[in-house]
Amino acid sequence: MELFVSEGNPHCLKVLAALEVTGVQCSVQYVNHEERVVPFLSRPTLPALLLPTGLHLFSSNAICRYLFEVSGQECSEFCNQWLEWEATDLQPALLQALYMAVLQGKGSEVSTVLQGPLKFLDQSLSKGGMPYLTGEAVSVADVVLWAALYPVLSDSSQALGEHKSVNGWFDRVASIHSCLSAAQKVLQGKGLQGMKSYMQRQPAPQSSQGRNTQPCNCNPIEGEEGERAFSEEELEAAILNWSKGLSTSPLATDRQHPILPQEGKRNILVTSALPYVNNVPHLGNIIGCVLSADVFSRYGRLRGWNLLFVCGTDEYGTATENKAREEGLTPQLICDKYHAVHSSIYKWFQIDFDFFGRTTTEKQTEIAQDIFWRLHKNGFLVEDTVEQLRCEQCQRFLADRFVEGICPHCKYPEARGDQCDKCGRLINAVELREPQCKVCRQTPVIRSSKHLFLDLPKLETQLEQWLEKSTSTGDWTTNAKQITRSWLRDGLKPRCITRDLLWGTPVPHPDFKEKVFYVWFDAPIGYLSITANYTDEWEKWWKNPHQVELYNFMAKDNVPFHSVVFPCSLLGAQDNYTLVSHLVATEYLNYEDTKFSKSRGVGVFGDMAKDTGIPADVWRFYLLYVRPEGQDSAFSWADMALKNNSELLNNLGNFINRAGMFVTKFFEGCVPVMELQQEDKKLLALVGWELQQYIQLMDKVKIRDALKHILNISRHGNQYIQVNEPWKNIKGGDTERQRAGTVTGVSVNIACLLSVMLMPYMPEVSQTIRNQLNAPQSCVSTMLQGNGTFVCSLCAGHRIGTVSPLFQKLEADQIEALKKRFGGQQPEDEPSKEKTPQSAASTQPAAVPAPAAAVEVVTVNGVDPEKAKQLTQAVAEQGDKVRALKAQNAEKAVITAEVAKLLDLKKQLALAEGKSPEPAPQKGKKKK
Ligand code: B3M
Ligand code: ZN
Repeated sequence: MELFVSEGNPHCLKVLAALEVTGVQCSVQYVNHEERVVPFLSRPTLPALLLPTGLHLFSSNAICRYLFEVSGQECSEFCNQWLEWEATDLQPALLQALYMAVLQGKGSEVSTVLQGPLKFLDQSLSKGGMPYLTGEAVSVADVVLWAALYPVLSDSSQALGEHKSVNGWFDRVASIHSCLSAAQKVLQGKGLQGMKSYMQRQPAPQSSQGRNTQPCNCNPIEGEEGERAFSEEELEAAILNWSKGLSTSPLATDRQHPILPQEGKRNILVTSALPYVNNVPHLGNIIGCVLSADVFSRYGRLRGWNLLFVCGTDEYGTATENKAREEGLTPQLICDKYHAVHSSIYKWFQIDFDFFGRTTTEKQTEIAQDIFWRLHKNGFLVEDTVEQLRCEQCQRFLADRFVEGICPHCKYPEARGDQCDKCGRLINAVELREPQCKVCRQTPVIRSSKHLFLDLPKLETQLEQWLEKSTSTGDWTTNAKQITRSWLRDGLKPRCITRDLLWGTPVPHPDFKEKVFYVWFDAPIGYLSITANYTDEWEKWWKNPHQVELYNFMAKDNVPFHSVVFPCSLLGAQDNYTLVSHLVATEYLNYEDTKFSKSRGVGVFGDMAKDTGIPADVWRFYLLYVRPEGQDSAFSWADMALKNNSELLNNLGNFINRAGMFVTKFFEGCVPVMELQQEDKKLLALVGWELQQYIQLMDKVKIRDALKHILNISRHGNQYIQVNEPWKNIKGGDTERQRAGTVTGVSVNIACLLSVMLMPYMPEVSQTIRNQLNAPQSCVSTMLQGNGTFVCSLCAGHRIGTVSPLFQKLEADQIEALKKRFGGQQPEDEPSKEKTPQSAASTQPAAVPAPAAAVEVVTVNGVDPEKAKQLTQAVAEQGDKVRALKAQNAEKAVITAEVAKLLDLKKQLALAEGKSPEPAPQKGKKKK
């Protein structure tokens, strides 16, 4: 079990106290407030408990109750009532009290807010006449209520007022050492101030009166928070920053190649997974790797980090050999051709690599062979004999995908050497019945051949020590940590690193002269060799773990190779290599309701995007808006049009355009004098707050979440203009005209800030805005300072340029046509059979846990972990049965009956897990 908590979060205090009091064995992970631990929730929810079944509990009270139950202390009905009261009556009042005490400096009013609930608690305790809430012994109710009240009551004894029974009870629970130690951990000895950063992320509570709210960590991102309240100090700070202007901002310097690590700087090396050269990347590939890495790199440069971003095409392997055969070219020519295709696609998408190389170079051979010999010398390679299929006619060993035969499990006649598409089982090629070479249809023979294996078991301890450190100090995405853990849990086995192929890096060992390195041993070494082709001083990046932080971007099917296999190669090679510090993995992007598929012509591929007439920046925006961050997501034409028309056109573009037009029309193109009133100051503080959220999220590579804060700012801006009506005021007297000037000046400065925040996402639009505003180059340095500050960068008198609209509407008929053209409407009654990297991953449960179903969770009552465990097993068995029946083409009625049973079991399971029994929307099926 694993418990995820964050510092300063009062709900985490409850669960940590429960954990310490019960002594249940469970590891604790501290994550930041925004960490999306539960993959299918749209909001970050902490605390969360990962159960052995792989499911999560994420209501603090449910977690506490579970911990007590696991330790053998059943929760009585009475106890449940207290938990219910805590959630519905006490929490709303407490949240309000904390908000006032922590953020508004109104600690003295806390006792009034808590009056009602404390009185009720006091009366109950004195009536019951028992030391604890439910009797003579401490129960989960005591721990939960105590922990909930602790931050407020320990801070101010006044808050307790005359409630003597509460006082006695509170001290009694506090004398349990484990409770206080949990409080210490969460508040860090800072008392209420330890909760400040948590509280700042909470929506302002409305009123504690008569509200029956569940405790929740509502994230204010969607702008549902109502009005944020700022203290006088916060307003003062915002004005101070604003009036500092640009003079204090250091200038961002231009990039000079080669970029090398520098003493005293934050040296960041960014890689994105090397795309296979032999196919054209689709939108899912683009968002998973290069685009995400590009946004982060652009952001890092804005932050003034010393950053190098490298990538390149992954060119060796069977797939390339095969493509060469198909197109009648040599593998080298295929690589040259497609390398150019990739380069031009990324250029169009404005991926700003510092260097885009390839893996088929001399440096690759040099470095890969060096790593090989080191592993050999250090005793991390072992020899073994492997049985393989060889086609005598084609004179080659057949890679698994190039053999076909009868599935040994379900008798499907067209099973491939690695997997059967019918029953979905993984197959060992030599087990296929009546195997055939896919190229010439001859029957291959079984040949045994000697191969070299990387001795992962021997490196396991070292790996685990490194992982422990890297995953706890770095920003690894949750899926990356989970996938890695599941590989380790299953125990590591030696991995074959050689292949009987021609197109690969040659194995230099004399006993293996005919062989090349397996692509997954070779490809990650490409990161090093590509850097070496960029600069001779590449070792300053790659053999410099103390000075360099390495960010690896990828889709989740690549995780184990980057977190387990490649780090083992580097650890075993023992040459002080730089290992990954932050492993950033996306989930999958689907296309409409299905998967991208080259062979079925479904989906948008990189080279086609530009033919749609939709600008690259709009593509970037939408892909980043739906970035599969924490859960799978889907590209949808209708949604893209909607987001373009609502967010870009009506919200962002509209605001920037209006601000600029007011300056042009009402003030002859010069920024007017601004005299800030209370309302303007509030807006400055609010915009500053959004900027800080953006920076905090971006620092943690939460790219999609950060984007929402840009859109929040323009929403605030539009509202501000709407309320202040400069177009009316400009026609009034002096006071009104002055007011119009201030509102226009503030707005146009917000537009300038937006252009900077947009730079990582929409580089061209960002530049266009700055051109239109004639903004000074130095305005891009806003982000250099620690938290980012909103300064006045277009002062009174500044002359702006020519303003014009930034975005165009996407019309319904245009979208319909595009949708038809790219196959989004193709009927599809079976999930894709094609083995794209995305679908490949989902067939390997050991490597990649199945994507969590997007079920909405409504209640935790009735949670029954034991029953859930049994039901999980039953669902799995019934699922197997259904699949087997389908594979055998059993009668429809029989299948339907078994499917109905399966659905019913799933429903029961959902209930036992405390989820809504509504079935998850089916991936890969058309919604009607
Ligand atoms: N070419 C697989 C992929 O694109 C592979 C990545 C290599 S990263 C070193 O999914
Ligand atoms: Zn053959």
